This record gives sequence, C-alpha cells and structure tokens, in this order.
Amino acid sequence: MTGLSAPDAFVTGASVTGLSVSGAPVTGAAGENSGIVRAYVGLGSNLEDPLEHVRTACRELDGIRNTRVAGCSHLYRTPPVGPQDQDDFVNGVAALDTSLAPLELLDALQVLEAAHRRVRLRHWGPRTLDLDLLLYGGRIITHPRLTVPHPEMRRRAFVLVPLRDLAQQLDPDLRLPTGESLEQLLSSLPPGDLKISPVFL
Ligand code: A4P
Ligand code: MG
Repeated sequence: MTGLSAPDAFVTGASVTGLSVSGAPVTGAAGENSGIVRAYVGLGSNLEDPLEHVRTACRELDGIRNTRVAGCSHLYRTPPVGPQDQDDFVNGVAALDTSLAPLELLDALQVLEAAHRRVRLRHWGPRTLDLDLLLYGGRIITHPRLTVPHPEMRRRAFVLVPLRDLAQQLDPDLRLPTGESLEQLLSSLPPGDLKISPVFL
C-alpha cells in the first residue's frame, strides 16, 4: 500500500475529517493486462467489539499475499438486514489491488474471517466478521462458491453508501459489470434505507 498505511487510512477514514485513501495506487494497479485487479470487499460485524473487528480486518487485508489495500471507506452503524433479533452492524468497504485469482482471494478472506473466530450459526445472523467479495474488476463470476458481483449488494445501502465513498476517491466512474452506476443503484433504494450513520472515532 502506498501513501497512508492501512491503519491510518481506517482511523482517518472513519473520522469527521473524511475519507482517506492511499495517495497513489500500486504501479499498474487494476490496469488492463497488468495482472493486478481492483477488487472491493464489504466488511461487517455485529458481535463482540464490531468497530474493532472491522478496523483490524482492514489492516489485516493488507497482509494478504499479493494484495494491497488501496483504501478503506468511512464506517457506518447500520440496522440489521434480515433477522431483527440481533445488534446493529458496523459496515465498511475496502478497495484491494490484488493479483490473486477470485477463488484465491475468497479463500484468503475466509481465513481472515476464521481468525476473527467467525462461527456460521444462522444465515444472515450475527457474526464477528463478514467479508464479502463485492466486485472483482469488471468480472461476472458464477461459481458454486462465489458469485460476483455479490448478489445482494444492489439492494444494500450498507454496501452502496461506503462503496460510493471509496469510488468517489479511487474510481469515480465505477459501475457494476452490468452497467449500473452506484448513483443509479442508490436512487432505487427506499429513501429510509439511506439513513445510516457514520461512525466517528
Ligand atoms: N459466497 C458466494 N459469493 C460470495 C461473495 N461474493 N463473497 C459464498 C463472499 N462469499 C460468497 O457465506 C456463505 C457462502 O457464500 C460462502 O461460503 C461463500 O462460498 P457466509 O459468509 O458463510 O454466510 P452468510 O454471510 O450468512 O451468508 P451470505 O449470503 O453471504 O450473507 P451476506 O450477504 O453476507 O449477509 N445487515 C447489516 N446491517 N449489515 C451486514 O453486514 N450482513 C448480513 C449477511 C445480513 N444482514 C446484515 C449484514
Ligand atoms: Mg457473507
């Protein structure tokens, strides 16, 4: 990662001073034929100390082999989508520049979830750390273990709002591989969904 270190990016990114991203991408990052792809990962937690799990995870994403964190979004406190008998979540999005293949990256994300003692008890239930691969370059991936773009991301303010934070800095023309812009997706959500609160550190 160039510019700010990952921890700095997250501390500053979640503060009132606004979004922080690295000053410059890894050389050739996400460029055509560079072998490096810009991927976006959604982070969520609502167990133990959710803020700490998410902030730590952003630092740890930078430790994945052949991968650098290009930036982390503001963090948001969000009401649970799905079962309501669970605590609010802390959510954010990280941008990664990686030369890992999609399934290799998924494996690395799942290792990180396990390191946070993630236990799979209930679909959409409480978790210490959830890492969802939202976008992997412009690829559409349909595999028994991996669907990209993440199938729920279009409907989720807790993904689209922090993703827009990051995209405004890193990739203003970001669209889904199917062509929709983030603004189009956000404007199709019920207005109430957009009322999610940034976490100020
Ligand atoms: N999988 C397929 N595609 C992907 C992908 N793009 N990224 C597979 C990550 N994993 C993907 O996921 C189950 C399996 O999905 C994985 O083994 C992987 O091979 P999981 O993380 O074990 O289970 P899950 O998280 O309970 O299910 P799912 O469907 O991934 O749930 P989501 O979509 O992650 O939603 N409300 C708020 N406010 N904030 C949240 O962060 N999160 C959820 C979980 C529900 N409600 C929430 C939040
Ligand atoms: Mg998940």
